[in-house]
Amino acid sequence: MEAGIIGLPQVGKTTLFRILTKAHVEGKGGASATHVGVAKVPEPRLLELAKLYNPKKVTYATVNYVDLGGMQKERMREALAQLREVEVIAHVIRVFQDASVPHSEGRIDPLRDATNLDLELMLSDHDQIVRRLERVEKDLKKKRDPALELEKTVLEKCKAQLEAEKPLREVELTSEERKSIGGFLFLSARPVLYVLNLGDEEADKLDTAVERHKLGALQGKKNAAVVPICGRLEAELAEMEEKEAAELLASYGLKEPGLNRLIRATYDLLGLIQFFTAGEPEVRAWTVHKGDPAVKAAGVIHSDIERGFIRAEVVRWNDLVAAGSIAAAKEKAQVRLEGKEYVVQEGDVILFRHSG
Ligand SMILES: Nc1nc2c(ncn2[C@@H]2O[C@H](COP(=O)(O)OP(=O)(O)OP(=O)(O)O)[C@@H](O)[C@H]2O)c(=O)[nH]1
Ligand SMILES: [Mg+2]
Repeated sequence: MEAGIIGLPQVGKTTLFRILTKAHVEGKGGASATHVGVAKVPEPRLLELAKLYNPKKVTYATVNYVDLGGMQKERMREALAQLREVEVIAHVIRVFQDASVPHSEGRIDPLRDATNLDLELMLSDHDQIVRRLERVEKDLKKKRDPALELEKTVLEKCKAQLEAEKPLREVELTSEERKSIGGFLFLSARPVLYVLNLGDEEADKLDTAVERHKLGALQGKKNAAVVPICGRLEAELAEMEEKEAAELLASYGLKEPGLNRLIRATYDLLGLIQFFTAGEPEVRAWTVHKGDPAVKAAGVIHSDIERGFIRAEVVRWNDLVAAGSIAAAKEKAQVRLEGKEYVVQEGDVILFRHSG
């Protein structure tokens, strides 16, 4: 999965990128450039499973992050063009006060910033829709085409939504309507995580950050979520030894690293869950969508396993850990045989039986 980090200049995008990917980014001009990095999805259950198998390899699920640079007004369009492929957007909003870090609009106003950048996404979509509509109308004059008629209706609906200054992620479409515009990668249609970048002094008050900064308007929207973090502090933590980091975390009153909360929020927002495969060669976490059937989960591992799917042997990870081995879990009748249509549950440990 790929996520794009956006935000006005100097709001903490690269800082967030460092937290997520634990990459050290610095150097002249470097901080404003575009970076691509991989974040491991924190998963303590994987280590519990590894204790049973003593595997050669433990593999975490990963999320790729793109940290966009150059989001000054005059270069915004260019920067946003790099976002076409991402599945979800992390939109960093500056809340922290720091006179030594200049703000592009002069004054700290998180809601204004969030709204303005959202508008940029909408403008970019609006441009694309207007251009496409011209084309479609021309073609429809030449000949009738029900598929094109539908596309036109849906594009007009989207255009009206944007003209009401509402992002496409909030528009209600039937699955047929959605399909008719499926080829377009509209930016304001992407689910968004608003990441509030708070000052260090708010570390022990993350729960109430939204109210304190009057950002309620960002909350409770369709396909959007809000996550407060203390960017600079967490970036320091990301570069420390685990034990040292845990101590500092606790001294600031933080219960867990921002990385964990961010990734969890991303999974929730996208409706993603994890399942595990476990054996001596490798204990590994995989990502699927809530509601996906076993055969689709098999396909995430390998298309051969999907094609040759016979059945899935499924056990809850905690049952397996408590039993101590698959054989012991089988004796307790905790290992189920499931077919292609079985809906994978968060935390399932699955062994796929397949032919070929
Ligand atoms: N005081 C304070 N400073 C922060 C915080 N987060 C980031 N900064 C500082 O703000 C400056 C900009 O942070 P970056 O992460 O480079 O911001 P950016 O959005 O990547 O900036 P550009 O790529 O240049 O647009 C740096 O000097 C950071 O140290 C924070 O939570 N508190
Ligand atoms: Mg940067």
